[in-house]
Amino acid sequence: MATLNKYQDELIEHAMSVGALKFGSFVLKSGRTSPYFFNAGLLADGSVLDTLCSAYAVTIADALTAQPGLPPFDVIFGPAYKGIPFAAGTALVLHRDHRIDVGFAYDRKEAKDHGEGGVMIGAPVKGKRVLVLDDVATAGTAIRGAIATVKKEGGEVVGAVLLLDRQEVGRGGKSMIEEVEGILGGRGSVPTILKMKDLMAWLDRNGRTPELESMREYWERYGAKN
Ligand code: OMP
Repeated sequence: MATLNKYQDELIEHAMSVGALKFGSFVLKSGRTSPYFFNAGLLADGSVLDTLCSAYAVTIADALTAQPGLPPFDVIFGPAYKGIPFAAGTALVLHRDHRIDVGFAYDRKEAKDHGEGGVMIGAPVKGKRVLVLDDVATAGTAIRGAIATVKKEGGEVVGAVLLLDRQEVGRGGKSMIEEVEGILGGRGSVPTILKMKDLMAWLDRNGRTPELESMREYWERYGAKN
């Protein structure tokens, strides 16, 4: 079983206390029936946003010094809608607690044809090294879309940071992380705060046996074993 860092533990407990992380039975976008669901949209008060953005920031800072790790970047891109407050909050914590100064950018879901126009808001990404920030990844569809948005705007995507990697098999049969790392050019380019196995370690440590059993069954069926 994985051992959890303090910030991982705090995030799991805080997410459960606001109802963002739930155990039960949930039908996913993929059609799979999952024994857990993480609704990052419910991480919606100052205190839990602090916990989350601090966890993103420490994950990014550690990845920047790891081998293989995350290359340096200029801008964090948070896709609409949930990525917007998370990217802004993470840029703030990176500055305040880690002395890492980067811009943040986000997109509109509807392109605007007047005023400043376009789909992007915030720090310009054209010609910049960009880190995409997203919440939950299952098959990798959402994160691939965010990477494509930045590339279309002329940014170079050097990595992606995730709140939760559900560690499931991706669209091409490999693990989702491996597939996204393949697009981004290498191992270490997709650091994540939490993985499904971390949630299982937390359940184990807290004696939540029935939930852990359901998680194990799901893992056997859909988990990325490589
Ligand atoms: P992929 O696009 O397949 O990687 O799935 C990610 C998306 O699934 C998220 O952006 C959510 O819309 C949704 N989701 C969650 O938010 N939390 C979960 O625990 C599971 C899913 C999901 O449907 O797979």
